[in-house]
Amino acid sequence: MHRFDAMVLIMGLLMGVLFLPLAAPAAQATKTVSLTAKEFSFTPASVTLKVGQRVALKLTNEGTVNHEFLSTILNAAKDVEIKVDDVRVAAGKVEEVEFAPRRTVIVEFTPLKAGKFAFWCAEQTNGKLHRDLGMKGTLTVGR
Ligand SMILES: [Cu+2]
Repeated sequence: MHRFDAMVLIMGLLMGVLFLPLAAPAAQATKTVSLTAKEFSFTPASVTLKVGQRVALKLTNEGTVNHEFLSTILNAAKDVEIKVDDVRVAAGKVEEVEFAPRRTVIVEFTPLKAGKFAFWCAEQTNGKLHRDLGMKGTLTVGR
């Protein structure tokens, strides 16, 4: 083997080692999913996510009353954060998020388990839960 060939081989090995960690974290990028809340629905009502893929649910209230976001996914996710106008306003154990008309709130998290997780609004109008009036949906987390 010529000395030059050996250099190329070593370069190749080094590049392999250096490039592998750069190629892997494609799953680290945050996926943004926009959801609209109004009387009485979430659009879209079904969203597909991936285990380990960080997601930012961008919730906009296009209705005329306050709405909420609650979901069983919040118990099966890590690093839950709530952001308003790009400012982190809450993190850790989040149970529900309430947002006023015309406001947008971002619920960011990384799903830890595959499965189907309900989400809904627990506000009430005339004694009726918004969930029962149609404000509900499903987050399907796949592998
Ligand atoms: Cu509601």
